[in-house]
Amino acid sequence: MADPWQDAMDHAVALARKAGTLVRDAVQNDMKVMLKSTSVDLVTQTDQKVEKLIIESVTKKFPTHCFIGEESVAAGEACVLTDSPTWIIDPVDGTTNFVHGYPFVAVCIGFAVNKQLEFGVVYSCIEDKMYTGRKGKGAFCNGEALQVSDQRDITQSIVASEFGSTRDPEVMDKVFSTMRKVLCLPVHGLRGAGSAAINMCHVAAGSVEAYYETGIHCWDFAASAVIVSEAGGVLMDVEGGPMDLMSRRVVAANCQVIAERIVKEIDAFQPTRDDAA
Ligand code: LIP
Repeated sequence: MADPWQDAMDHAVALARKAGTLVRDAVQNDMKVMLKSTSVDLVTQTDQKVEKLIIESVTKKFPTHCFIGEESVAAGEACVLTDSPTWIIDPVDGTTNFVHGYPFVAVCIGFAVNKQLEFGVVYSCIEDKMYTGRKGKGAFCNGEALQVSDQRDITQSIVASEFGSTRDPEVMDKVFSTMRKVLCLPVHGLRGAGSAAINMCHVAAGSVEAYYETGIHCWDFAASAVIVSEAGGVLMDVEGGPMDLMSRRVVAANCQVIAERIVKEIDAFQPTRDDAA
């Protein structure tokens, strides 16, 4: 049977590439940086321009589809995932990297139907790496099939995480305490690309065994979640239940054993959910 969402996925890949060109060009130029939730939660005109470009183009082609976009939500739109075909967009994941010219910046497009993720496109535009995942059909980077690492021993692993964009001392205590515990397992190393999506693509590509973070948003990890699972990885909540796209928490790992081992070390907390009214 023909894939009902192939056309949408092809469109997402083409749009991510076009958006990536805009992002790459903007890195070379002066940019106006604005603030969102905190003084370290940055946004630029490029974030807004890229999201507009994607939404306008998708609306023309698929007029009935819905959107959850980072910048639209910041501008006051609701963040609600319904059963309708929904495009979940992070125009620039790794905005701080983008502002500083740190080369891990991704355009992310996830697509869900009946609240199930169908495909994900993550274009790491400075590196020119196009990561894609289609439910049931595998994950790829620039056309090459992705496969998670076969490591089963956490002490032989690299784990990725981020400090996030809050500087609330209580939250920072939990972030550091978790990192300390993970490091002292011990693991081979702790890494962070500065982009949730790229960290997760590194899990899919097998260069990192696991990634965890609390405080991200659905647009940061919807697209890459498909890529991880299609590369053979597992996704769960930081307390071990199933991944919840609206919960702002995720563990992505190459296998169940490593994911569960990370969960044991996490000092969990619950930020305000993305779908909180
Ligand atoms: C970023 C995430 C990163 C997280 C940052 C921020 P943005 O997304 O990818 O993992 O630590 O706080 O949320 O804001 O660049 O799209």
